[in-house]
Amino acid sequence: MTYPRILTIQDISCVGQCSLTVALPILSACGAETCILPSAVLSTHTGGFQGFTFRDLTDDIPAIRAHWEKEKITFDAIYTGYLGSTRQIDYVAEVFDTMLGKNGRIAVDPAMADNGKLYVGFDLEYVAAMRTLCARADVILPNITEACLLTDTPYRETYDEAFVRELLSKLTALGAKSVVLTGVSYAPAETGVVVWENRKLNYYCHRRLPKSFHGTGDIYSSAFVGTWMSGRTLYDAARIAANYTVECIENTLNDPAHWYGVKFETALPELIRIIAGA
Ligand code: PXL
Repeated sequence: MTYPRILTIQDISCVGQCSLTVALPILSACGAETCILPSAVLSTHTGGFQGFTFRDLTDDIPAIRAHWEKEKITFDAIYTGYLGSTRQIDYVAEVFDTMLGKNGRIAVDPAMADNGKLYVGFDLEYVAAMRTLCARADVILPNITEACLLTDTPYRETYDEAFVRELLSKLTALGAKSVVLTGVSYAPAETGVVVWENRKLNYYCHRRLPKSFHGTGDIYSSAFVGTWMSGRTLYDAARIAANYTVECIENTLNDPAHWYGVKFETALPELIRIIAGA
């Protein structure tokens, strides 16, 4: 699709290179008109900074949605990430019900956990509410930790393809049409993404860099949604987003002071070239 209009719903972490501060530039770079619905405003993200501020914007959502409806605004895609509260999830479902254009697509990144643990501030009630949102999605983008939480499966550090297949079929049983499962690693030097579509599994494997960074899930999902909405298949979008994310990490590795996120801006020119088919 040329020039899709995408609504992304996630928080503003004012400092930290995650959520809306990465989604907006990446989706723009992919050639999409990008509209935002901020779920919360934080001084920084919650992964490693102490004493961050947090303003939940749940109560602003109904009036914003109602105004858009009055203006007859609709979106070609709605892409959700980190949300501000469990209660907010019901309002986001209402946005799905009323704001999606004809043949519009829904992408849900259940951004709530990593490395076997929920992020600070989330609990199992939030996980249960997130299941209901995933049920509505054309594609969900969990990592292994989020997939385990969503499917009530004990988290494992090491696993095989049979385990991954079990996760994928439980995730589609929740109602999600397709799954892009991130951070799937069968060997220490490699990692990758699994695309599960029409009960078919495709694995895109790539190098695993020696350090992991905060916000890379958001960078991945944003690049995926932008590329997918530009007309690529799920698998191509998953592959292009993975290559982009690896390049962002690579461009950050040699700067130890830059611990809180990755320098995603440095790889945008290459992403723009790929989207343009140049
Ligand atoms: O990258 C996910 C994310 C988004 N927003 C906030 C976060 C996190 C992860 O910790 O804290 C506020």
